[in-house]
Amino acid sequence: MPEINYIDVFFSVQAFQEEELRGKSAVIIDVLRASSSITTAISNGAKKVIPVADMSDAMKIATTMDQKDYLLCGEKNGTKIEGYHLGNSPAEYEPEVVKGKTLIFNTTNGTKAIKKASLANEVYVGSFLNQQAILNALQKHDDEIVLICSGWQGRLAIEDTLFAGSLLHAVSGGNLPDNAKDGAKVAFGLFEKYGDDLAGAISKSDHAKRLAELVPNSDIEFCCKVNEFDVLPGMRDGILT
Ligand code: 3SL
Repeated sequence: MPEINYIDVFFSVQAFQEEELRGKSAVIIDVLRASSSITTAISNGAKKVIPVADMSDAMKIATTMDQKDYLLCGEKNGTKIEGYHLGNSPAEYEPEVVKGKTLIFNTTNGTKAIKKASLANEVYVGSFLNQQAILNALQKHDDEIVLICSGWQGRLAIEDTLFAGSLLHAVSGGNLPDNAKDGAKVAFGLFEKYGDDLAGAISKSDHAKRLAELVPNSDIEFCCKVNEFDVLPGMRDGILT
């Protein structure tokens, strides 16, 4: 496990440059909802997930594949993209839908964060759903770790920050030392304030309010479940398995 002063937290996709991740490992967090959906999909048997930054990249990849092998997945501003097979609700990623399929995944913030982290030593996709699997993976690291909260279009998202705080709380045994990085202190402090009622805090978040008109409330409730899946989505050559 890296020393706590080797764990930093970035609060949006725009908060870092690709080069900053060289020599470090990264956990990409988009609790509502990309990292929760990707975690669900891989746990339910998807063969691989290819994160893309935009619709044209998604189409380029799709045209190289047999139609029966892939699903176009994702959202723009919370809504399923026209012509795509699936949106960005974890509930859509059921075993009978995703088993054996390659998912070409395109979301507003989450998949952009994953792609932007490609220079990191290891890239994991984390959410409350696979918290323990992420903690187990971090234990094997001695390189610097960056917890990358995808946020929303450059802004901090409370749900992502809470998950980063939850990891820091577990790693530090609930006692963050003074030499922790500023980002770690902020995330840890937020978790100390709201960690006893994650679902309550997240349901009042800006992004939950944005999603309220667009998706069922069960999406938010599901994304707040802790350790629902024992799966560790990790990236190799731009592909998550
Ligand atoms: O921004 C993203 O990547 C999405 O997860 C946002 S949404 O929850 O699907 O609106």
